[in-house]
Amino acid sequence: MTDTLTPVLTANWGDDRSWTLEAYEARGGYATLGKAFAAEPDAIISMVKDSGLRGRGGAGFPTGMKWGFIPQDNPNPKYLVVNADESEPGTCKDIPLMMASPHTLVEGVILSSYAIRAHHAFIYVRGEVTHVIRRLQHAVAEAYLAGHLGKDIHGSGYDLDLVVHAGAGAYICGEETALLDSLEGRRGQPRLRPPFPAVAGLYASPTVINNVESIASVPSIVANGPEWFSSMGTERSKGFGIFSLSGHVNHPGQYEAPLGITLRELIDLAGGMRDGNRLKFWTPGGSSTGILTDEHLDVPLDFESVAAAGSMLGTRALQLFDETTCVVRATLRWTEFYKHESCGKCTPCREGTWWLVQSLRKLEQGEGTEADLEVILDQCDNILGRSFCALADGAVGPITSSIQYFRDEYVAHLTHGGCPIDPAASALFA
Ligand code: L3W
Repeated sequence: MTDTLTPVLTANWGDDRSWTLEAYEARGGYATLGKAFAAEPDAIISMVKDSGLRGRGGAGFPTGMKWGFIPQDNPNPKYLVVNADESEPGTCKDIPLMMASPHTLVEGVILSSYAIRAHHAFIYVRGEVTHVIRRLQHAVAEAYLAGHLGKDIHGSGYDLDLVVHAGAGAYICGEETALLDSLEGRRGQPRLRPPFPAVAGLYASPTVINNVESIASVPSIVANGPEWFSSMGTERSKGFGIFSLSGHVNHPGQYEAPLGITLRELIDLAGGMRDGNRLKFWTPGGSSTGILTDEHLDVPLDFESVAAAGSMLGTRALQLFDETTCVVRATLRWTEFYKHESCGKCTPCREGTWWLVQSLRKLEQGEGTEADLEVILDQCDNILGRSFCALADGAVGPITSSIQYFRDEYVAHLTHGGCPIDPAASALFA
């Protein structure tokens, strides 16, 4: 089974002091810089386009196409911003990557910045993870000392400065335009798009914003060629990705595999379900993508197949819940998260997530009637597609999907006067 894994980004994670420049260079790290600087920037954009790499932060937008949107005739500076604000519930791939191999990201930043002709790049890191911030700062300092960053990098005539910027712990700052507001020193709230950041982003200048894993994939594409990358994965979802398995599996962790692998294969790789229990429900890409069930164990985990199953591949944050879990309770917990993290800028999200929590809490405690399920679905309907950014759409996902697949369990809460699986659970939310 292990031959289904494709360790590229994770290949060096087990190395002794893998995060140091010495260990990274011992494996050929930064060797792509000479190759890139010998080529025109547009050649790097073409390589990334040809590879088929799609954004690894959730939406799956083609990375090379995004880079191609940068208007080179705009006299303003161009910026590269790495979205390292990993906070989507269940998502735990970027933080381990930055801890184990920060230089993969730094090398990716240099190649990507060169491609879009940026001379300033930023890594915007989630504020709570001070250990990651320190590790990145150390890696950036090492890269400057080695001449991989700064003025006239290795005599190429190309200059690049890279700044590690810590956020202040808000989920909304993972939304790309809220991130830009925060980076500019304001309270992080989403901006109306268009204009997209590629046209008017940081300081109203052309800006590429990509997820950590997207940028970290670039060195391997430059080193091995776009055909190598596109030979993996499926027809429209090329390459490999890090799948984070958490919850009720025997060996939770990060599994790097080609897009299109199934959850059934990943559970086997992760040693099976805890205590031999049955899988009840799971998220393909964090809670924002809603839930799927054991009917979906053989859905190929690529952008198209997961969408056809009614969900989203998202961040490949596979949270697995076995039969001992109350789906209503889990949904309430996620909804509380979204209510807490709503930035409050738009009414459907600010008010809507508050109402969703009130309605779900009542149901979880076994109060109300079955008609209240229709009220919640109506609330969801009034939120979906009507908010400023994807946060509120994400809040709706777990609710509509859990009612779709587990309506009986919601009704059982009403007939039992609380949770039929774990009566003590209701008391936690009283
Ligand atoms: C130029 C155009 N650029 C689109 C760019 C756009 C962005 C990218 C994708 O949400 C999803 C969300 C979460 N000209 C463009 C253009 N772009 N059209 O393409 O844009 P979009 O709007 O499809 O998605 P998004 O706003 O980036 C991301 C879901 O991912 N998610 C992830 C959440 C993760 C976190 C976290 O851990 N911090 O929040 C999970 O499912 O719900 O649907 O760059 O500018 N015409």
